[in-house]
Amino acid sequence: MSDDAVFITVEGVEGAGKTTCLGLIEQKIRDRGRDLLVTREPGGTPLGEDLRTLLLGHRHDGMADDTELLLMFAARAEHLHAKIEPALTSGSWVLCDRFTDATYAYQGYGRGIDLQRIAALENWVQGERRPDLTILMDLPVEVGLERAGKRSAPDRFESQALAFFERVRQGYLAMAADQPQRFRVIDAAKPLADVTAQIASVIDAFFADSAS
Ligand code: T5A
Repeated sequence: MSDDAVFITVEGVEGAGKTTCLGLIEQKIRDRGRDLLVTREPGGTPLGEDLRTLLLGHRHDGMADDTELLLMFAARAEHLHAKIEPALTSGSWVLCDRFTDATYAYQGYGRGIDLQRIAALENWVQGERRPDLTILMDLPVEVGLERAGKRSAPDRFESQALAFFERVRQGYLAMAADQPQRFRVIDAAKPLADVTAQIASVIDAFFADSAS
């Protein structure tokens, strides 16, 4: 297997089980002896976590869609600069709970911002940097929202209408269909044991492919 550091992202609608399954992915990577940075977006740095509070809280309900988009990329710029790029440069793998696919899905497909404008920001903020592997946890939005709702009060995104999340889900699936070399789609509606088995086999296959 190559010694190149690898950047893995986990995506999906609310309540898909991303956070629950992150630990399994982390363990499987560490078991292979890799250094690993586990992080999340929006967030991952002190500035990014402050922006996350602004973005997810209700204090700024009704913020303009462009403001939301730019804050996501502001947090991402800091995250790349302070955490992700230094980790990858040092040879550590990076596992990130959401990244720019979430911006395409939520701000693009969900809010309706032109995808080309998001692509321009992506190129500006990230340069050539893109994830090497993206695990998309897919499930019906009602199931995900019900799971998330049982856990905590709805944040600013979770307060959106069902149709918004349906657009987000379809956006994710469109990206996965468009970039099959990068995306692996998990049926996240299944019981947790089944979901973790699907994820384990994706990670095992990724290591096997990298070795060949
Ligand atoms: N956002 C983010 C943007 O709009 N643009 C961007 O560019 C970025 C980066 C971030 C929000 O910001 C938006 C998207 C989001 O709305 P978040 O907290 O990172 O918020 O994302 P959420 O999806 O809201 O995170 P959640 O914690 O709600 O969802 P998870 O992590 O997918 O779900 P998880 O693991 O917490 O599980 C939810 C519940 O379901 C249970 C768990 O035990 C938990 O109680 N569960 C299962 N139950 C049954 N069967 C299974 N298979 C289960 N898997 C988990």
